Parts: sequence; C-alpha cells; structure tokens
Amino acid sequence: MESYVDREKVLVTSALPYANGPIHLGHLSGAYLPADIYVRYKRLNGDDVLYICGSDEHGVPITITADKEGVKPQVIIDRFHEINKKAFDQFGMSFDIYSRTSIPEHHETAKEFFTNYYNQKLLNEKKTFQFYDEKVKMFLPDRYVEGTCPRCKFEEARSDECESCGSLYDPSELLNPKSKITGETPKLKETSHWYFPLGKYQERLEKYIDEMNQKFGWKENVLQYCRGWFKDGLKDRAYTRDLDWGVKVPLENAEGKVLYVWFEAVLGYISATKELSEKRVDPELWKKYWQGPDTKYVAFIGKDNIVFHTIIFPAMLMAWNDSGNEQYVLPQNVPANEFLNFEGKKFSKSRGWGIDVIDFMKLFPADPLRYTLAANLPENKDTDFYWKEFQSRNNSELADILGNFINRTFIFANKHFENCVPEVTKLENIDEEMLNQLVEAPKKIASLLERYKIKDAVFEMMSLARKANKYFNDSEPWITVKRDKDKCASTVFVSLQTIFTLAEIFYPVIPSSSEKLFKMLNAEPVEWGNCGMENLKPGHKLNKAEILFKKIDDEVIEDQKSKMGNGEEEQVEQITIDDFSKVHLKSAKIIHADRIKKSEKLLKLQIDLGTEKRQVVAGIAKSYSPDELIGKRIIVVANLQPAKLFGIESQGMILAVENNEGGLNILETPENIEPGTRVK
Ligand code: B3M
Ligand code: ZN
Repeated sequence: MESYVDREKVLVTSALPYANGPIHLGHLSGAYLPADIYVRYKRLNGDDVLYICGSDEHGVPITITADKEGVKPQVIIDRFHEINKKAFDQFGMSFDIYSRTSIPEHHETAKEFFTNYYNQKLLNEKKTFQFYDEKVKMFLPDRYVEGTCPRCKFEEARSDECESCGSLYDPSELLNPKSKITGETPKLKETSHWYFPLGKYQERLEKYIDEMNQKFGWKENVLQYCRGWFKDGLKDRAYTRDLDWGVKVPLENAEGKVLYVWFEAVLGYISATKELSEKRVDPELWKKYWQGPDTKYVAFIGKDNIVFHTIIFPAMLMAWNDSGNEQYVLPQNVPANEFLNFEGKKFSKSRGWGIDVIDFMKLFPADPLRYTLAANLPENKDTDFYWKEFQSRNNSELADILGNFINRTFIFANKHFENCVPEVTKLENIDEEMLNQLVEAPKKIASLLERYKIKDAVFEMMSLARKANKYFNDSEPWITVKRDKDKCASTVFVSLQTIFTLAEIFYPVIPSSSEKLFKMLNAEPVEWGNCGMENLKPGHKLNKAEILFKKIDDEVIEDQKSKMGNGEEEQVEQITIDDFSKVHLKSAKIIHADRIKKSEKLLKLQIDLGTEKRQVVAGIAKSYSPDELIGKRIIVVANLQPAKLFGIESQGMILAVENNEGGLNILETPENIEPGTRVK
C-alpha cells in the first residue's frame, strides 16, 4: 500500500529554548511535544525527516539570570543547556541534534548573514536614543527595562515588545520606564545601531503568507497575529544591541555591540544543522535541507515567537536570497500553539507555580505525561495541566482502555493458543468490521497529523482502543473458548492485529510504551500506510506480556497537589533573633528505629537526647531503612509540642532536607558532638 502522501523531505525545527532556566510543562506543550509527535509519525510514514533544536544562549534573558546569580553568562548556559538537554531526552524528544548557539559555527553563520546584508547595503546605520542606566553606566536593552505598553497599557511590558498584546514598538514609546537592574527611571541616551529594513519586505511577506496559507492551511491564530503586524505596518528593526554577551558585530568600530538575539537565534536552526553535518561527516547534509527547493520546512513554536518566525526570519531569508547566493527555503508552515497553564494559572518560577520537566521525570515515566499533554494541546486556545486530569488520563484511558485491551488479549493468546497468533478459519461481520477499522484509523490519524491537528489525532488513537475493547466484549471469547474455539481464535487473531495497529499509531505519542508493545508482539513497526494490514501471521510466536501502564494512586496526586503552594509570590515573614531562640534545637543520637504498620512514609525512632530518651515519628521511611539509621547523630526540635501520628506519640521533630530525587536527607552533626548539645 502506498503511503498517504508522497514521500517528502521534511525539515522540522522547534524553538530554541533560552538556556537560562529549566523548561517546564508549558514549553513542552507549545513547541516540543507536537513537533516530536509529528516527526515520529513522519519517520514511520517513510518521509525523509530532519529534526533540529538546541539552546538559545545569547540575549538579555541569559545576562539577566547571570546578573541575578552574580556569575558569568557562560556558567548559566552550561548549566541549563545540560539540564534541558537531559530533560528533553528523558521526555523522549527525538531531535536529530540538540545544539547550542554558543558554538563557533553559529557565530560564523550569524556574522555571515549580517555581512551579506551589510554588503548589499541593506542595513541602515542610525543614531538613536536608548535607555541608559546612569547608576550602573550601561545601556539597557530589551528586557532590562519594564514599563507600560503604549498600545494596550499592560504594565509589565518590555522596552520594545509587549507580551500581552504582541505589539512591537520603539523603546522611546514605552510609558513609565524602569530599569530592572536598579529600579531607577532610565534616561534615553544617544547610541548608534544598524537597522534591518523590515518594511521593505512587507508586500512580499504578505504574499508569501497568503500563498502558504492557500496551499498548506496555516492556523488561524497565527494568521491573526500576522495580520495585526501588517496592519500596523512593518518598521525598521534594530539589528544590533549595546551588550557584551552575544555574537559580536563583524564590523570595525562596533566595539561593545552584538547582534540582536532574535536576528541570530533563528539562524541557530541552520548552524545546528551544520553541526549535525559535521557529526555525520556529511558536509552537504545541511544544504540538502536548507537549500533544497523540495524541502518542506515546518517551524514549531509557541505563540510568543510568532512574529520572529513568520515575519523576521522569512524576511531575513528573502534578503539573503536576493543577494543571489544559494537559495534558502522559507517555512512552509508555522503551527504555533497557544499557552498551557498550570492548574488555572500561568506557570511562574518566581511564584513557585508549575513543574519543571526535569522534576516531573523524577516522579513519573514520560509516556503518561506525553499522552496527557498531547490530548490537551493548546492548539487553538490556552489549556491547563491539572494533576487530577493527569491521573485520570493515565488510569482511565491508558491503563483501563488501552492497557486493559492489550492485557486481555495477551492472556487469551497465552492461555488458549500457546502464546501464538491463532489460525483463522472463519471471519464474521464483527471481525471484518474491526479489521476495517484498522485500515481506516491510521488513514484518518495521518490526515489529521499532516494538518497539525495533533490533539484530534490523539483522540482518534484512543478511539480505536475504545472500539477494540468493545469488539472484545461483544465477541465474548470467554464463552466461545468453550463452545466454538474457531470463533474464539478469530477474536484473538483480530485483537492481536489490532494491538499491532495500536502499537504503531500510538508510537508518536507514547514511544517507549509502544516499543515495549512491539517487543511483546515480537514484531517491528512497519511503514505507517501498512500498519492496518494483517501484520501478524498465524503461528507467529508472541513474547511475554508485561503491564504497560501502572495506575497512579490518589495519595500520590494529593501529595503533588499539596506541594503546589498557592501561586502567590512567596512572602516570607522576617523573625527576630528572639523568635528564633524560642526553638530549641538539640543534637541527638538514634538508638532504635522501627517501621510503622500501614504507613509507607513514617518511621518510629527512639533517640538519645543526653539527659533523656524520647520517641519521635519521622517521615523518612522512603529514604532510609530502619537499620541504617541506628547510631546517626541528628538534630531535633526539642521543645515541639507532642503530637500523635498514626496513633503514635511523637515527642519532637528531626531536621531533614529534600534532595534532588525528591527524597529526604536527615541533617547530621559531626561524631564528636554529644547528644543534648544545643544547636544555635
Ligand atoms: N529563545 C524564545 C523562547 O525561548 C527564544 C526562541 C528562539 S527560537 C529561534 O521563548
Ligand atoms: Zn500591549
């Protein structure tokens, strides 16, 4: 069978996240998971796919974080590049490369583009007035200044861009500006910058977007943003900044100036592909994609990045192409998503609201999260992540629908057909109908994925699993196994073919479960277009089945919810030294430890406090076995009112700190400290 669309050469990029903090679930839903699902599907479909991403390591977001911590930007980017790379890996992102914009190839590429425009005499050097903070004697670019948006009056607008209404404006238009470094009102001071004449490209950009939309159907949210900018009229954009972190402006007399991060970050996609070329020892590879007229380039992003990918980047590529050099492809589609919120509010690091990917991966496997996020992508409007929904998607859908069908089928094959695909002698209507679904569902899903309707595609995947359960129920193999073994064989045969199809169509969303499933089937994925055929031959031996989806207990979810805080800026009340001295902290030694029946968390400890012995109940059972605690020298709050836990009296509290794995480490004193010594 032919694949549903002609084989394509597809170049896919996901926005390069700033390496100034850990990525959270919202990032995944915006630009990463949808792209990964699309890419995994395209690869199965037999398309020639390259998937590129990496860290964005320049610009003010990085220097702000570095300033806050009092370290060099390099420290920040090295830290978060590694953290995010690992988080993406654990989440199952299938990038061909996760590069970074600090690599030399990137600096060269960015300078090459600037020089090309400069030589074409495209760039205008202009004297401008820029915010300057007298106190720290520096120009304040972009996000170092906050003020009120001149268009929508949003009060936390950046110096040249409003996150709320999406407007871009000249910094001199910002109302009530404040320096983020000192809080002072910055002065406008003269400086000079090169400008990219965006306005010159407006007509061509409008035509380009119109044409792409006609041919390939752009998302309405993306078109709306674009129309907004076109209506305002595109203006010249400063290509350079007064900053010392970034790609140096490749001109003499440009001391202290770097390229504006957005004019180089988008080129990061190209330089990352160059790095991949080197790695694969295939120098032409990057050109094959970026400069191949038959390349289909799709850029996945979140809505805050739309202007840069639909207007600025295409204009840059047009400008380069005008110089007559090798011709770059422009994005064929930019399926930008809206935002994912967390339990009804925006993700916010400072307010402790949300969860980072790296932390989530310590708690749960990737697939239930991938499925939950995919089923609820903010494709047309903002959506929310709720812990409860995560639990029910896992328990009631993955485990009870998909997992259950798989289990039941494997049990029957194992018990009654020697763990092999049965021979079939007759197929009834109900069987034929189910087999027909196996052909139809992948087609429908492919057509949705081709149009970036990923959420709908995920719904169709689970629908097939629902139908499969119904088919199994209606076929009543537990009855036919006794009365009509041939009919039972047909049911198990069809169910196993269904599992094959499910393993394949679910692969883009839950790849590691799907891989396990293929292993259970003792089979390999086939080309997408063939995954609804009868892929398992009668007599084919199956492997041992395993449980794919573990249920998540209420307790576990409640525990996460209790850690959420309230999403308000944490106000820590100051206390006096007298307040503190009310707390009697004392050193102690553990002399005995026991588990507490029916509690996974608590241990009962007997401790030596020097002058007395006490019993303390501590929530450390998940991190320590009773034996390893004996003899440890610890710190306790000695004057805490006694309380009962699980009916057991606790006469104090021991100090512990949460570690990176989410467990607890008790605080220990040196060996030579006598029990009962006051800790101050
Ligand atoms: N780093 C913005 C962001 O992380 C930016 C994207 C660059 S894509 C070339 O939202
Ligand atoms: Zn605004």
